[in-house]
Amino acid sequence: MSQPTNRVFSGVQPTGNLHLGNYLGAIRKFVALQASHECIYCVVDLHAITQPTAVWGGPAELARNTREVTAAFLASGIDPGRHIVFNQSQVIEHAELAWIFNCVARMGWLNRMTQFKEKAGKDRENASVGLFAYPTLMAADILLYRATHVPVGEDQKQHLELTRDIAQKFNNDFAERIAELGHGEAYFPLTEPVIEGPATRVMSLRDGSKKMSKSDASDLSRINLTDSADEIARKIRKAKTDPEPLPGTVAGLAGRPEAENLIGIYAALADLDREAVIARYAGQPFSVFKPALADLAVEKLAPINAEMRRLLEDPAEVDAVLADGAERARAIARETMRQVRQIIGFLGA
Ligand code: AQP
Repeated sequence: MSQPTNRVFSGVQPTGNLHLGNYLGAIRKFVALQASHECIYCVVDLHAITQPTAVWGGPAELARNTREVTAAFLASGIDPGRHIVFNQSQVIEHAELAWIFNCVARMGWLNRMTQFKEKAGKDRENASVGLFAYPTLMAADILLYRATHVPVGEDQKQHLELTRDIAQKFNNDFAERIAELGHGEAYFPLTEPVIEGPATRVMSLRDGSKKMSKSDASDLSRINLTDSADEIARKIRKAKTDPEPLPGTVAGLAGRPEAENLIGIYAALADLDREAVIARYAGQPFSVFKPALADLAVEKLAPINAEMRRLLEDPAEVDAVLADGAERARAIARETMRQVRQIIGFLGA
């Protein structure tokens, strides 16, 4: 099997409250990349259980949220016929490669991961081992398919750098064997992150210094993909802002995180750059800009919302997509693991 040159992999956790940040930072890019790449999109349920059960909600919630993320993929325009959509736990090779990467990655590398520090908080001793090892599983997700590109939000940049470090160390540690088996100089690619556009880090609507997040206690902090038009409009109306009108230049957004966030959201939804949005609303008060943003958000999100609802009424359709995607993902994953086992020297490979 030769190394693919344009394969995309990315995933979203089924931890509930899928929001505008997930959509603009990730899912919308997944859709766009389908035209130019061979894409594999995954609902990463093995990642979801790294958090305490109270966070991911237990068995019934996990199943519901897995279907909800899948429905969001499909409703946003991901084509499961031309590309692969599946949930991670159906392809056991993710866990197998993660174990191997646990033995490649160094403790010092993982100790530097800021997501673990943020999520474990002050109670590190009580965090799961899985939460600490989360980035090695993420590296396995990507490299199992030898993906060349990974569209993600800004918050995942550090994990992608770690993925490259793991790939590089594996390639170096087994260089001779990799060449001997005919794989050339490197078995795993150094995957490129795709982090671009005006909404790589969508911030909370209540606090422009905090990322919009599924786990924020305030529902007003985020726009959920399941929110009705009225809820979207209400949340934008209540979004925190400052008393000044909008500036005349992008540079004028400096020191105004809430204004900067809303302009970035508008730009991403309208497919414009921030300069074009500022040019349109220069000098206008938020009482003019917010209703325009609400109309735009409703226009873009309402069709996705309606299609998600339709899909969730018939879980059989969503489950069939996941089963078919898992079968196709498994075919690639099995071959990678057969080669990885050979490279390492496990007997029977
Ligand atoms: N605020 C965001 N802006 C832009 N992109 C974002 N992403 C997440 N939040 C933002 C991107 O969405 C993709 C899927 O994320 P995930 O499901 O892996 O979960 P997460 O990053 O844990 O999501 P949250 O909302 O941040 O959950 P919390 O904070 O509650 O754990 C990723 O590509 C991510 O970059």
